[in-house]
Amino acid sequence: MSSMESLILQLHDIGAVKFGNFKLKSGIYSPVYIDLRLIVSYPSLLTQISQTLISSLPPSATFDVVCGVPYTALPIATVVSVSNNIPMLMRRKEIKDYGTSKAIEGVFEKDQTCLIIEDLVTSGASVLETAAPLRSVGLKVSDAVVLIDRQQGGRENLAENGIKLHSMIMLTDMVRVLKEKGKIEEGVEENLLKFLAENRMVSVPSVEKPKPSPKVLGFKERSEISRNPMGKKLFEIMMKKETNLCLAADVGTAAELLDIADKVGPEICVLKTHVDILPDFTSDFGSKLRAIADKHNFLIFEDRKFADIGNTVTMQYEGGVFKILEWADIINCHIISGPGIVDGLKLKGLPRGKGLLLLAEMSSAGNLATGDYTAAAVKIAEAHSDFVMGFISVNPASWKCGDVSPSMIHATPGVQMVKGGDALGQQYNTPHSVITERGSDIIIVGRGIIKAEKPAETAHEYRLQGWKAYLGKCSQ
Ligand code: S5P
Repeated sequence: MSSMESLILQLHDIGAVKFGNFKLKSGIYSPVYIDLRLIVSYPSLLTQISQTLISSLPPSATFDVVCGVPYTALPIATVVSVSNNIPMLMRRKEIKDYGTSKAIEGVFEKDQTCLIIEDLVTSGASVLETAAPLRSVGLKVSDAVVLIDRQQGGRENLAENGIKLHSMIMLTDMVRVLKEKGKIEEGVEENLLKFLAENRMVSVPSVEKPKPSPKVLGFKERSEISRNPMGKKLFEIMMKKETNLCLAADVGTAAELLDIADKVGPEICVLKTHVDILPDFTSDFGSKLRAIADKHNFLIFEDRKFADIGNTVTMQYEGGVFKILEWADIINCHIISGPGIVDGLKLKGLPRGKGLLLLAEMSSAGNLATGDYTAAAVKIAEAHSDFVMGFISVNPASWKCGDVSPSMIHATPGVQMVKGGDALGQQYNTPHSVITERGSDIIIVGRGIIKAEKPAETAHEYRLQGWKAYLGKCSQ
């Protein structure tokens, strides 16, 4: 019997792998349940797992330190560290607000390489949560090793984020071995294969590769041809701050918004608001946000999505309670009502040096902004390039409406570290995919940052990923 088969049988014997119908945290029912927390009670099995993990790595996976994903993989990482004499780091899940407040404990040097050790990978999200603070402190993370791979998209999601996953046991191999050894009943394997086919947490989409272009123009060259002053300014801010991250600050109150704007300000080029969701909005909100924007050098984008006829939007832009024209540098609009909406907004915005983004595509499932609609947005933008600075787009690399002027900036919502979606139709792609494969310029990130334990650190990681993807694209 191979050491892998022996491990699989032992895991089954101790009850770490069970078959039946189990409700998972996500609410879906799974025919398999894996609980590796038990292994701490079986020291010889823990040692065997740790040894096999390290010996299963290819020689290309070199590293200076190891770090386990809290909590279940911590004992595995500890045994790996002790038995192979490799220094270990620990990532804190909860960061103390006293003492040193460090997210990573242990001694390391910048540019050292850290191997992440995990017990079970499903979508890869926990590995990414550990990779983010490691990368934020200057460590390199290029490989992760996992005891069991549930084969539900983790490998692809991690690869998207520059991490190669080495899986010791694939779930399908585990089930095959258990079937061969008579440990599971008829039908369990088929059931599991059906479940895996239906529950991949990654929809590796048929993303069209960007059309090969002789040279990708950088933000500097593009700023020089931008006709809209706000577009030019945005290119300049992106280059100066080395960030193409826009924060979608969809928080509950104006007070929270101002607070997160100040904390995340150094990481972003644009802060996007939905001012009509703030219950404590007051007329000095704009000037307070402006002071923070000036302090950190970012632009303010009110995501008002105007959609009415030209005459009405002039009033909505300038008047009402929110007086958006006074404080927002950038606004956006749908083109459903035709080009008159752009004329209307331009009447108010252009004399004050503002910029407009057209919603050429949307990130939500089943939306209607596709094909000819997107092409119409491009036409309107070209005809108003003094005021239109770019688009809200999702996959501009796939647009079939001819060349879009490089002066136009593409900003893309629906971005998180892991591909996926929410319960209401939002669809997420990774920063790398959005910038490199889908041909966008700016990543718009909301809940990926504002719901994170440490929004500023997480924003830093998004910024690094977004900027790395931009630089990679320029050097192609
Ligand atoms: O198509 C769109 C256009 C926009 S502007 N899809 C979007 O999600 N947005 C906005 O981007 C949306 O209103 C929200 O403010 C943000 C996405 O937030 P997240 O929390 O899903 O990242």
